[in-house]
Formats: sequence, structure tokens, C-alpha cells
Amino acid sequence: QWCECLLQPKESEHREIKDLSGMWKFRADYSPSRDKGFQEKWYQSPLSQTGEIIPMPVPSSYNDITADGALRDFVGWVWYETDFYVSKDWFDGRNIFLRFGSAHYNTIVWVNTVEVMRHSGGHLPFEAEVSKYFLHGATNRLTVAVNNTLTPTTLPPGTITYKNDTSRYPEGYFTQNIQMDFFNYAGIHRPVLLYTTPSQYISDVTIVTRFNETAAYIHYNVEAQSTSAVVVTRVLNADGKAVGFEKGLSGVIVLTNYSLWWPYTMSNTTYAYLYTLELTLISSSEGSVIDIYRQPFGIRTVNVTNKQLLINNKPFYCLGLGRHEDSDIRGKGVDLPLIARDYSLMRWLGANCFRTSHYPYAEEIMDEADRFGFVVIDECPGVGIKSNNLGNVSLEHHKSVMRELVARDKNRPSVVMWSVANEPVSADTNAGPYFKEVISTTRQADSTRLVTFVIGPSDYWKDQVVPYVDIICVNHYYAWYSDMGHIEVIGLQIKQDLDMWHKTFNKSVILSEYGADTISGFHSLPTTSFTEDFQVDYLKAHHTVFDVLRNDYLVGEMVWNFADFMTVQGVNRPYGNHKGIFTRQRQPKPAAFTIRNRYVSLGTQH
Ligand code: BDP
Repeated sequence: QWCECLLQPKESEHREIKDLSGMWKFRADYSPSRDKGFQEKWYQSPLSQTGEIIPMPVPSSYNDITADGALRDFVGWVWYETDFYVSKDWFDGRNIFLRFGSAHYNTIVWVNTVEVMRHSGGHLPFEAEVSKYFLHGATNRLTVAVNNTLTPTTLPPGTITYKNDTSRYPEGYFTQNIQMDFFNYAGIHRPVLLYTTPSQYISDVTIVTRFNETAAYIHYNVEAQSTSAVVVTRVLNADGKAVGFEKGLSGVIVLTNYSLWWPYTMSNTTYAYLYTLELTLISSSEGSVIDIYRQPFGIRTVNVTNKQLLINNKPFYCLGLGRHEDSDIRGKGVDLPLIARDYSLMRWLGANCFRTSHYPYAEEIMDEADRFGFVVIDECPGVGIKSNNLGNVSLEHHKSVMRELVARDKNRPSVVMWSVANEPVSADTNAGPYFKEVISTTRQADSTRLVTFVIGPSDYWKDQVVPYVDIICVNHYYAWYSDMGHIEVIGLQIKQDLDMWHKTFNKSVILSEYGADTISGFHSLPTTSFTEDFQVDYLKAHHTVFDVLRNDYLVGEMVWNFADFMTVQGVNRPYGNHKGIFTRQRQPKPAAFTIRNRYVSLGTQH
């Protein structure tokens, strides 16, 4: 019913976009079974006629909008509704796609009471062609039901526990146990768009680039929904000037004069050069233009050796960050001021890399990574996978999520690596065959990038999955989750462990997480855990050992985390995880200056 959404909606002379984002109507289904909305068919009448509604912004998580604790912790179906008009010009036979940037987690969509699509998975787009459901001369009603329940076969996985002892728990009491360290924010998280295409149109393009001393080669492959039309392709440089030309659904455009897409550095102003591939669909009988789509791309390659990560054949050292889509009030909802602020701060830090821990980030975020030259490890929501999550249903879903992720991000120069999971049970004997298949599916979808997963607390001699990856990513919390406060063990323990991962598998290593919870405003001398002073000492102790290892096999370091973020309630989570070098409001802790000093000085050496 829904497609593996390919092209990002873009306006052109032949395409229009109508953004349906705004204040929608909203109702959570608090009935014990959570299915009153389906029994009473809330999609058949205006939501306001079914019961009490509240205003709900789209995009946003719904959890932190109100003062209602039941809504914050809600598990089950919530209902959204909005009304809109469709312009009379749009009833001329063109396609009208209804596209959600993402909704968490299971979604069902009705247009004027007719179900038009369903989607499962929280962080990727989905769409359907819906023109035949729209009314002319009347308002159109869009109804959306979203369910955030995580199960052993969802990504991320979770479980529900029912407490039936009525002497201790109220009737119907249950908890959702999530296997990840971030709040299960839910709702319509990304913009909802209507966009049009002509009835014959360009539906996909894949661009792969390579280069040598004399030329760059732009391989492209277009899919067009047309029986007769031809495609004309032009390469436009960053000034919009045409520098290359080709005809046909696929081909190679050769540029003898070209600029590469380089990662961001403060000292070099020629980073992140972007071209545009302009695709024009032309009617072969009349010669008239039917459709135009413009796809940005960069010329860059990525390779790895046992001791180097190579971008454009030059060693790249990742000065990186683990991140989250997370902020006050809006939760995981797309927020452009926040996105702009985060990039401004990451550039101020001198960072050049981040991982989309622990799920695909909004396209609005990825666009800026392409534009600013941030190198991205693009992670799927495979976070917290345990032994009971390695079955066939999970595997099939995991594979289709990887295909959807590749379909969305395959033309982004920023993305150099796919991460299929964060801290799964990689020593489990079933993890080997499971991840072998997930990784090979990912490679089939895209053979031009590296594939990895991120290792949690695990032993190199037991691991079943590292043999299948291109690069080893390891998370470490020495002197935090073990030997707490003992900074003097960090250098020894990290070196010992990373050396063994490298020696055992003979692959390059990225230290993909290290960090310490730090409550803004806490101080102590001598330093002790949770204080701002300790966080500085803790990070610096890592840097001493990174400086030894980066001359060998270490190809990147990524501090956990860019900013404080919300989690479930827990005895070690005082209003969330506080390992940010910025607060949740994006103001610096002293550690931000420590990282900045380091990244700026290392960045200028490259
Ligand atoms: C790591 C997880 C990350 C957590 C972090 C922590 O990958 O999601 O937030 O630990 O405990 O193991 O802060």
C-alpha cells in the first residue's frame, strides 16, 4: 500500500508541495483495550464529535505538550485529524502524494474516511498516491491513528508487562519496558506533505561517483513512470551552471574539471561542494517537458583499510558526536531553529562527524549534513536488540528498514557508513547469522558505503558479528559504569580493549561513545562524578590515550553526548541522561570548551 519512499519531495516547474503541518486536532484513546477508536470508527466522523479533543502541533511528539502525566506516558493508539482544501488546479489528472516524514510507531491514515495507507516503523518516511480520494469544492479530512507500542519484533524492541495483582496495582495496570536509553517519544514527528507530480514522472534516481587524476565520473540511474518519454540529464555546479550533459535513463557523465565533497574543517573553506543532477522528462512525441526533478549530490569516495578511514583517498579522522533528536516540549518533533542551532554549535566545536544514534534522523537534518560537510554514520533503530529479538519476524522487518533507509539516504554525500544496530547481543550465537543477513541486505542495497554496527559491553573473543563489518565501532564507559570515578584506569583499560578488537579482527576502530553524566552547576575539587569539573577530567583522560591510538588504528572519537536528553525514569537518570557537553537547552557545560579546544586544534592539522 505504501512505497519505499524514494525521492525527497522538491518543488519544481512541474511539482508543487503543500505542507499540512500546523495545529491539528488530537485525542488519545484511554479506553482499557485502547481500541475504542476502531470500535466506534473515529475515522468516519469529525474527531470532535467522538469526544473531547485537544490541539496538537504537527510535527511534534505529543508527550510533553500538556500537563497530563497520563499523556506523557501513554501507550497505545492516539488519533489526529486535520482539514484542508485541495486547489482546483490539482484535479487535472496529476498525481497527489500524501507523505509523512515519519510517525512513531505504527500508523494508519484515512482520507475522507477511506483508509489510504499503513506503515510500521518510527523514523522513516512513507507515502501513498491519494488524488482519487480528494473532494473538489469541499474540505478534505485527514485522520491519522498512531500507536507507539514497542514489541519484541519492533525496532527498537520493547515489551509490555501487565501487573495483575490488584492488591498492589490498580485494575489494568501495565508498563512498557523499553530496551533503550531514551524516552519513547511518539506522535507525528516530521512534516506531513501533499506533493504533486505530473501523471508521467521521475520516480527515483541513484547517483554514484568516482574520480581519478584526470576526471570525475557521475554514474546515474533514473526510474521514470512513463512508457515513452526520454530523460535528459544535466549536471549543474554550485553556481547553477551546466557542466555536464547526458541522455537516457542511465549513463555516465564525465567532468574533467571538478570539485570534491570534502568533510568540514575550519581551516579549509572548500568543504562540502555540492552539484545538482537536473533530470528532465521529455515527451518523445511532442518534445515538450513533462517533469523536472533536481537531486543534489557530491563527488566523493569512501574506503577503509585496516588502519585508515579514507574519504577521497585521504585519511579522515572523525572528530565526532553521538546525538539525539530531543528537546524540551517538542520531544522528537522536527524543529528548524533547533536544527540550525545544533549545526551552529557543532561547527563551533570544530566537529566533522556524527552518528544518527539511535535511529534515522529527519531529512531536514541530513540536508544540512550534506551542505555543511558533516560525515554521518547513518544508524537504523536497531537499538537494544536482545536474544529474544533475533527471530525471523524481526529479521524481515530489520531488512526492510535497512532498505528503506538506504532508499532515503543513498544519494547523500554526508553518509559514509550504515550502522545496522547499537549494542545488540553480538556475542549471542544467533546474532551471527541474523546480522550476517542484515548486513548483506544492506550491501545489496548500497555497495558504495561501509557497513558497521556499534558494540556495547562485549568481549572481543566472543563476538559473532564483527567479522561481517568494515569497521569496528565500540562504546566504552570505563570509570563510569565500572570503577566509577577512577579516572586513572581509563587509559589502561581503553588501550587494552581497543588493541584486542583491532588485533583480533585487523580492522580500523572508532570509539563511538564515551562520556560521563554531568549536572550543570555541580562543582567539586578534587573532582567527583556528576560535576562539571569531573566531566572535563574524564574526557581529557580519554584524549591522552586517543592521541596514542590515532597514530595507529583509531580513526575516530565520538563523545557521548552532544546534549542532555530525556530518558525513561530511573534511579540513575535525574530528569534524563546528562552526558551532554551541552545542556538540553543547548548551552555549554565546561566540557564543550574542552572538546572545542581539542577538535579545533586537531581539525586544523588535517
Ligand atoms: C550506551 C548507549 C546509549 C546510552 C549510554 C549511556 O548506547 O544509548 O545513552 O550508554 O548510558 O551504552 O549514557
